[in-house]
Amino acid sequence: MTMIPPTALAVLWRAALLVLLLATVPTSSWATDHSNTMGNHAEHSEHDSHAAHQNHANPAASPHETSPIEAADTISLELVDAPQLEPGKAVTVRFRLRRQADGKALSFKDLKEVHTKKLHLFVNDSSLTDFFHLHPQPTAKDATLFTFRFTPNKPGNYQLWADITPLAKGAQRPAQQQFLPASLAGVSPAPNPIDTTLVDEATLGSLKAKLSFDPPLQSDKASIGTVTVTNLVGQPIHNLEPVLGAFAHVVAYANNGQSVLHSHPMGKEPKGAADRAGPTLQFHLAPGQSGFIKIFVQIRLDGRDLILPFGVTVQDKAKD
Ligand SMILES: [Cu+2]
Repeated sequence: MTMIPPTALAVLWRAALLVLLLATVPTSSWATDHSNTMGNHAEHSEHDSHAAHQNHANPAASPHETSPIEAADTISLELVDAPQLEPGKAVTVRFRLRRQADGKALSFKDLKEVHTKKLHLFVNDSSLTDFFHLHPQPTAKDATLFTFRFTPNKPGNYQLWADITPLAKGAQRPAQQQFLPASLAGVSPAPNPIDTTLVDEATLGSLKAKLSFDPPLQSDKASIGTVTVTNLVGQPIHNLEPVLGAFAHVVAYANNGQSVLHSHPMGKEPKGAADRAGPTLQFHLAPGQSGFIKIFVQIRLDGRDLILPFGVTVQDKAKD
């Protein structure tokens, strides 16, 4: 049997990976296919539940990676009470999750628990500087009517993204995560332009966090983001606590806020409340197009949830 020299093997492997990546890149903002998100899984054997590690949505393009959401499973977020928003004024919002195929309104019974919750909700203002990660609950009287309360800090409209995994009851296909967009109007709907300030170091109270990517972010290219958490004088923080079943939640917005991605650190997830992590947290990111990405990294320290905001730019992929 003729031995293939190692260099030829490496070239072959890269060619195979590139073909795979190109074959799966939807025209969305995230070049991801959970089966090979950013490199292959051989390197991340403990990532057996990787599917729960990274998900995204782009209503414009077919939202999902492995296979598009079956029409029968497509859910939409239907606002029931959507008060006008005013900065500093708390509002209660109510909505339903409706399956388009048969009009059924879903309840928690129809949703899979992912990262300790059945329903995650991301709320952001149009400038992408005000961000909330919330968990709406069903109302007492109606299990299909969900409610949450929040106080917008900025003027203008707000965007909602519900992050759910409907149980594919009886269906011969796995439950698939879906991101459902909706928007709430501000009293002064004047859009705040997206704040595209590049930020790779965030300071919050006595905490400082640096974000870097290797390789540097480029469209259609897999990259690993590293967040390093220290105190203000640079001493590493080793006691990051579990938050919602992970050591961090990474929510990234691209394509002028039209696409959202929800990712979690690579490596072992917390097994118990006493588990700790830090100072570094690594996550995958594979932007499908160049441009500005806003990233919010949620961590927990001393029982407090902290949201670290970063702004990064994705270069155009190198012209071959
Ligand atoms: Cu959540």
